[in-house]
Amino acid sequence: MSTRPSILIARNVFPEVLAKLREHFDVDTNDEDNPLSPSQLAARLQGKVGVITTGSERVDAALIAACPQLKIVANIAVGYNNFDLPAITAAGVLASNTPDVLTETTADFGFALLLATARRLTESEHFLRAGQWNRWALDMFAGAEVNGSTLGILGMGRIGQAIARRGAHGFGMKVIYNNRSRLDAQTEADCKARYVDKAELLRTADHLVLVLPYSAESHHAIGAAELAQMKPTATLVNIARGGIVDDAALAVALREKRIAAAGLDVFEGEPKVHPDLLTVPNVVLTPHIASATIATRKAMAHLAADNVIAYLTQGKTVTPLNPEVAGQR
Ligand code: 8YV
Repeated sequence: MSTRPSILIARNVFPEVLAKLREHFDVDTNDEDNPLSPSQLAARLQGKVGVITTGSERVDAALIAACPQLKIVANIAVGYNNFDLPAITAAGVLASNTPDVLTETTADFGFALLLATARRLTESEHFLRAGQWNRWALDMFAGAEVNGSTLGILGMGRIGQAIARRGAHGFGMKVIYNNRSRLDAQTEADCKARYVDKAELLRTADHLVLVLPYSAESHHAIGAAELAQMKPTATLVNIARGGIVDDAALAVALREKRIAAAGLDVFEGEPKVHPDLLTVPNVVLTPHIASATIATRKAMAHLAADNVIAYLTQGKTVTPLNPEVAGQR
């Protein structure tokens, strides 16, 4: 019998990441690559000291209690609303995420979605593919201006700042933002961003990009009341998390043209999508792919693996969410 520690990788990762982990551990894999429920995870984690998860696996208090040997949960994602972090921390289990490596890639996608939404890319492509393009017209698929317009950002962490830099420096946009805390003056100057309250952000933005973490506090941060404060010409882009936007209220606002358009990469209850969003034309929909370049997804998987290797072989932390628990278990 092997005396090497055992870990579980909850979802398929790249072969080189698996090989790197196998140099140190007995590695159990989920070759079907289906998300595992907390009870399935608990069963698979018996006798294991580490697990690599993605945003699709929930790590809750019951799971942690059922796995007394577990020392580290490493998420392949920067967001960690799938973790009950207080419960994980209380049990002395280290939790880690994958910040930084996805910042620029995710900001690129945020901008791609903003442009696609404002300039009606998918709507016009559907029209063309349906054989409906039989003449050119001056106002055909005329969308909203991006260059020189006002970019609003709700949530101004690393990704929000990277989007602000693109807007300000690349597209000559006026950038306004709202965040739990105001940035320091140097960072505001680098991003050419001006702090405003949420009401001014909603009222003033031509394009509003959501990049804030999901929490009880940010649940439905954009609902019917907030949508009603936005310009009827505005676009809304969500690359943060489902649940930050009230998708049912958004579908109504889009249908009634209370805002011009939306670009959504994340959804409440994904991979299910609110059926009303599938029937309105003025929305661009993508399946949670903002960080999905090969290089970035590899970097994320490597970083999660590095967290597990460093902690279990040397007691060191790389990108911990709760460094205070190091060595407690
Ligand atoms: C992940 C993300 O791909 O990092 C995040 O928070 O939303 C994405 O980059 C997704 O969560 C899968 O783990």
